[in-house]
Amino acid sequence: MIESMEPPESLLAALAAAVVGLRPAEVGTLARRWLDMKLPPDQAITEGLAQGMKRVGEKFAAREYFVPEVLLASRAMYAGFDILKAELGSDREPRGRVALGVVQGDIHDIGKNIVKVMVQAAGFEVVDLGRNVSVDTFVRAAGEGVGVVGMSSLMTTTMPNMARVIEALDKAGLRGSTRTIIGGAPVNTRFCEQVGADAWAADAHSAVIEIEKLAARGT
Ligand code: B1M
Repeated sequence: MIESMEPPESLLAALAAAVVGLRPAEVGTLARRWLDMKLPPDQAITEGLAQGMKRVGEKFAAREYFVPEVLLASRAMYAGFDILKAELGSDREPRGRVALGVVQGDIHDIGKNIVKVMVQAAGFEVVDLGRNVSVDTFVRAAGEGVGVVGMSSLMTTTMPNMARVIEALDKAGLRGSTRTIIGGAPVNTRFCEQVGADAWAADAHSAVIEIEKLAARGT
């Protein structure tokens, strides 16, 4: 049940609950209401939709939800995401080019798509490499002049592919011209240091901050 004139915090909670409750139409209505109230779309994405997906992940881990529910939840998430991201557009001159992809073997792209939209909203041009991206594709993107290569991995089994990309960039002599950032639920500071990435981020908001720092550092 959607109340009128909710405070922003209740709208965020309602958005998250509608994602968890697998209710795309309600997510869409709430996203439009958020925009009608002239509230910032990025906040609804990170504090509403992404929080809902985080809870879905917890339910999946606790075996309360299975793959069909997770897919319905992602559909509900995108019902709001598509409405909100349309309001994030930027007409400014790009601040730099960033290639983003989910590493080989991994098709979890919801987080990467959120990061992509937030990085675009911050004024960067994003080359979206998609999911299940080979080492060679990352290296090719770096060779084509992107300043930052971002890799996402949601599975411990595919995390080593981040290290492989960094090694390949090294071998191709591209580490001087390209910075690397990694992210995804299992990634942490220790892993970042271990694989020699230039930065890591726990969420989309921190990813933007780290990419801004990397772009400012230049080559
Ligand atoms: Co799967 N899955 N899944 N899954 N899935 C996980 C990841 C898992 C942890 C669930 C579990 O067992 N508890 C587990 C991995 C275990 C491990 O580590 N080894 C798992 C598994 C095992 C699998 C399959 C193998 C299941 C199977 O078939 N038996 C299979 C794998 C397929 C494959 O990839 N080859 C599979 C399939 C799927 C679905 C297709 C059903 C679906 C993916 C749909 C899609 O993405 N298009 C799915 C989902 C949705 C999940 C969970 C439930 C949720 C992931 C998600 O979307 N989170 C997940 C459980 C969990 O994470 N607790 C799980 C919400 C999203 C907003 O958060 O992606 O973390 P996240 O992104 C965040 C941050 O991490 C960060 O910012 C984002 C936004 O704030 N971030 C970055 C992400 N990338 C970044 C990059 C950056 C910086 C920050 O810089 C570049």
